[in-house]
Amino acid sequence: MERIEAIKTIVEQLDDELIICNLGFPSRELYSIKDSPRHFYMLGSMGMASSIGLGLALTQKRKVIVFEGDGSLLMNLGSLVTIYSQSPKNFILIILDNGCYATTGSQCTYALQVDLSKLAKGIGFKKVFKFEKPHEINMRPILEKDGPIIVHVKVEPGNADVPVIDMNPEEIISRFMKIISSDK
Ligand SMILES: Cc1ncc(C[n+]2csc(CCOP(=O)(O)OP(=O)(O)O)c2C)c(N)n1
Ligand SMILES: [Mg+2]
Repeated sequence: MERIEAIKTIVEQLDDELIICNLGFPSRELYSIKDSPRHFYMLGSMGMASSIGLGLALTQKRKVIVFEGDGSLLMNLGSLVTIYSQSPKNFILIILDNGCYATTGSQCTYALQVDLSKLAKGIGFKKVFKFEKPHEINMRPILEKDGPIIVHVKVEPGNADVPVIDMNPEEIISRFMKIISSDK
C-alpha cells in the first residue's frame, strides 16, 4: 500500500486524538488528507516525532498518536526504549515503514534488514500490531486498549504528489498549544 493510503485509512478511524507527524512527505500527506489544530506537523527535525509524542502523552489526558518513519525511528532508536520504560497508556506509535528515506529520494534504511516489530517486541512491548494491507488496518480495537501500542505498517517507497504545508512552524505550534491549553 502507498503511505498516503495507510495514513488516510488510519486517520478516517480517529476522533479527537492528538497527532504528531513525522517530517517531510508524511506530514504533507496527512495535511492534504485532513488538517486539524490537533495535528502537529514536524517540519525539520528527523527522529523527534516519537519523543515529542511521548512527552505529550505523559502530560496529557487525550490519546496521542505518532506517525513515525522507519528512517526517523532508527535515527532516534533510544526513544523506543524510553517509551517502553515510561509506558504511557494513552500513547500509540505508528511506524510507517517503507524501508527507505522516501522524502529525500528513497535511499534504503536498515529497516530492510531489521524487523521493527520484532525489535519492539524484543524491547518488551506487549501490544505490537503489524499491517501490510489497507483492509487489515482496524484501529477500533487498538484505540480501545491501553498503551503503549506499536502499530507497524509496511508501505511502499514513494511519495504522493501533494503540496507543501502552507503554515509556518509558529502557526503550527501556536494552534496546537491552544488545543492543549483548552484541555486543562
Ligand atoms: C537530522 C536530519 N538528517 C537528515 C534530514 C533530511 N531528511 C528529511 S526527511 C528524511 C527521510 C525521513 O525518512 P523516514 O523517517 O523513513 O520517512 P519517509 O520519508 O520514508 O516516510 C531525511 C533524510 C533531516 N531533516 N534531519
Ligand atoms: Mg521511511
